[in-house]
Amino acid sequence: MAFNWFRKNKTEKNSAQEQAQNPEVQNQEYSEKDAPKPQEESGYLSRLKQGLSKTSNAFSGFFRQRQEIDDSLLEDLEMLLLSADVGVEGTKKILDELKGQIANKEISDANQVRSTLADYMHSLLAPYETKIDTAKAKPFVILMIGINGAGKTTTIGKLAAKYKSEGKKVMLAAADTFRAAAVEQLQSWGEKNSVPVIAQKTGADAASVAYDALEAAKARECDVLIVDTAGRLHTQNHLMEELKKVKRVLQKLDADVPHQTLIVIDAGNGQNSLRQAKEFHQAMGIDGVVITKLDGTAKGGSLFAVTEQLRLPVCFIGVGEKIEDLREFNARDFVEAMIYND
Ligand SMILES: Nc1nc2c(ncn2[C@@H]2O[C@H](COP(=O)(O)OP(=O)(O)O)[C@@H](O)[C@H]2O)c(=O)[nH]1
Ligand SMILES: [Mg+2]
Repeated sequence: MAFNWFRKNKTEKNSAQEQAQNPEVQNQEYSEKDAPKPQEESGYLSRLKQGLSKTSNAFSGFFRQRQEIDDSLLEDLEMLLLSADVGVEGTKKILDELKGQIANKEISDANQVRSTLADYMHSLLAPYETKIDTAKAKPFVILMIGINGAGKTTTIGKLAAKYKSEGKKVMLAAADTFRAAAVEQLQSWGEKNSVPVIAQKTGADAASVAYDALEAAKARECDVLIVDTAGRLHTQNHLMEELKKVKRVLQKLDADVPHQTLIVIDAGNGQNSLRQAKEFHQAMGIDGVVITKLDGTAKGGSLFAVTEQLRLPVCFIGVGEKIEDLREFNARDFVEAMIYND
């Protein structure tokens, strides 16, 4: 039984957390001349905690008032999990596990319920923790898909900064040729990161932009090519056909491309976006998820619903609009930020 992991780890992490509260670290503003620091550890953890503070405050308040395991504890915890967007399935699994451990007398006070809860939630998310290895191919091609406003272009900007900071040669493809200003938005991320953006004008054929970009990325020996796509066309059908065409046309140049098809999901969008994600998955074969806006109105539990329903690897999470607000998904950090605010 490993339920003490979270409490033990919290003590170990205290100095990192104190460091995170250091205003010098937190107030780092990005300017074009400064090298972006997308992977800055302590700042990221504090932003993650801040983003999930609504949820962690609710859990902390709940466990502060409870010492004993009584009849109402699990009922109230059920409400708490549901209101944290964990979803019906996830909540049921968690409660069944806790009930089992209480019945077996493995846990006997509310504090142990909390750490068991944290450990079990971690065990639900950990299988989805996935890292992308861009060294597998050159150029490693990432196709970004998802509905309008989910955060595709912003995520691409953040990823470009991350890969560039790792010394990789990055190129971006502006294959969202549908929405006015989408090309400019990507170009502006390209400028910020000093990475080239292959683009044509709004209304151009998305597949042809992607094809040009892959040719250019090969010619210039880029390590990573990230292809932006449109989120909404006149009909959903039209969108799926356009995306399939992008993939087909890229594969004329290289049958293994894309190496990673990432769907970007806004954590605040709930069931509707999960339905759409399934449609994308059917059409495109998704092999990774990016969940954005965990700093917004979303409550952290939405990650349980996303993984439960899609059963796809979670590669990155977004906790803000800035370049440093994207991170590889780490189930432990995530659950800790969700359950503990103290
Ligand atoms: N708060 C917050 N806003 C985000 C995040 N990711 C993206 N956004 C914002 O969401 C909006 C839509 O993002 P965009 O990248 O244009 O979405 P796209 O249509 O999928 O390309 C923009 O205003 C972004 O700044 C995030 O993790 N947190
Ligand atoms: Mg976009």
